Amino acid sequence: MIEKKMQDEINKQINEELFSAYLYQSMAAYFAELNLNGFVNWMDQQVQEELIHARKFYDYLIGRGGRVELEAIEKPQKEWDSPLEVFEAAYGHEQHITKRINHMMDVAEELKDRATISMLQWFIDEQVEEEANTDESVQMLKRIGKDDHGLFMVDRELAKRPAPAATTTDNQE
Ligand code: OFO
Repeated sequence: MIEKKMQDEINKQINEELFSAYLYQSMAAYFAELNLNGFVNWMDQQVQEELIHARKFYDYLIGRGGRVELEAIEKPQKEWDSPLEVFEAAYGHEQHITKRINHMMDVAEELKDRATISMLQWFIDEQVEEEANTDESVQMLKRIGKDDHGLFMVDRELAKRPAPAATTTDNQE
C-alpha cells in the first residue's frame, strides 16, 4: 500500500502530464494554422509521449493499491507570437516538470518509499531528454532568426520525428 502523501503527489503528476499533452496539442493547433506541418508532427508526437507519461503514473498508482483521482485539466494557452516563442514556452514547461519530478523524488526519499524511488528514476532520466529536445529547437530557431528558408528547413527536420514507442505498463519504455 502506498502512503497518502505519495499518492497525492502521483495524482497531481497525472494531471500535470495530461496538461502537458493538452498544452502541446494546443501548440500543434497553432502550428497547423501557420501550415508548418513538420512542427505539427513534432508536437503531435510530444502529445503521445505525455499521454504515455500520464499512463505510467496511473498504472503505477493502481499497481501499488492506490486510488487514482482525476482532476480538471487547466485550459492551455493558444496564442504565441512566433515558433520561437512556442518552443521557449515548451522548454520552460519541461523545466517546470523536471522540478516536479525532483520534488516527488524528495518526497519518496523522505518516506523511504523504495518502489516509488525506482519508478521515478525513469522520469528523472526522461526529463534530461525532454529538456534537451525542446532546447534543441529553441537554439535552431534562434539561429535562423526571421529567415523564411531557415524556417522551412527546421520544419522539414521536425517532420522526421517518429511516433514514440507504444504504451507499456512496465515502466521499461
Ligand atoms: Fe512528461 O515530460 Fe514533458 O511534460
